[in-house]
Amino acid sequence: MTKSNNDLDFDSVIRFIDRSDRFTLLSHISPDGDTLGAALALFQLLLKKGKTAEVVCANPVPKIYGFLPCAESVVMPENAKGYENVISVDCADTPRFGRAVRIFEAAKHTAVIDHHMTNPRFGEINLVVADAAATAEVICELFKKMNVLIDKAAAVCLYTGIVTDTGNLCYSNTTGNALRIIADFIDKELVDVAELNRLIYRNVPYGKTRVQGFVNSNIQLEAGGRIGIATLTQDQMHGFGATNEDCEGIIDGIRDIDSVLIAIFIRESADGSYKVSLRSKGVGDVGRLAALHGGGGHEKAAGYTAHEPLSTVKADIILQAQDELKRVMDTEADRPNNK
Ligand SMILES: [Mn+2]
Repeated sequence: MTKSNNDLDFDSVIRFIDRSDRFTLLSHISPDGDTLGAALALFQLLLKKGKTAEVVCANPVPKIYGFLPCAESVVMPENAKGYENVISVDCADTPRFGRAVRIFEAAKHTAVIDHHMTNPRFGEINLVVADAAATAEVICELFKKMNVLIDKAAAVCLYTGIVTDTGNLCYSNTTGNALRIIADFIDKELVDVAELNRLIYRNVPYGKTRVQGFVNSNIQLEAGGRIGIATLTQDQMHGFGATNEDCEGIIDGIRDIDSVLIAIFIRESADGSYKVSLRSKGVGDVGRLAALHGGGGHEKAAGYTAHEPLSTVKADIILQAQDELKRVMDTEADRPNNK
């Protein structure tokens, strides 16, 4: 995982931790297993080093991640101490902080620890390991470099970050290093894989199963089946007793349809705007589509927020997805037939 440039960045982060006492760690909005697992493991590392620390997130910890050791110590920005040293964990850019951004802006010193290739390195110190499967993988390396023992609590957090960011070790970002970290946790009996699998993947609220069934049965196919699209309003969601959090993962079901190359899921937010999630199977770059709307992401997963009426949002993105598929097919046809 580590290259010499990264080694220098690791050294900078280690010096930053060594020379300071109080840290605020920032997780991103709509927190996932990696931003929480990585931040909580780093939180535990800092406490072991005798430091004072807090983890701040603009959204509450999803119920599903309540089992993470120290999850109860994650605070909302309003309740944060806002220490002078701030470390951004798994945030690809500053909008990912949500309203916790003011804590980052008020910091005296900042460090960024991340694995998103697109990260503009917006901190004073930047440790961005683009070939790491998860930020948790980077934090794991930090434990090793700082000679801090990874105990069961830290291992559970790091394991959760790695498995959730790799689709349970199945996505193309799954690295040998990620598997070696997990193999080592298993060898040392630091994690109970079956129990964690049950907690993370086999622990679905009734409302989530129902809302997913509803959305799945209403998926519409466009462009001869190459585009799959579904929508969900707040009223429909509440009708199933489901929450925003329960809608995570719906987009993956649309992508998994055999004919679909680009998947689109449009969900109304509480404020009436629309959250548009995009996935591709590698044919067509959905990061480009999201960028057209001021959103972000990468080739295979991206998203943006839209403020137009649902019918407009839907019609626009279908057209753009069709154009994107056409662009890719044309490029493919133009390519010289090199061996
Ligand atoms: Mn991540």
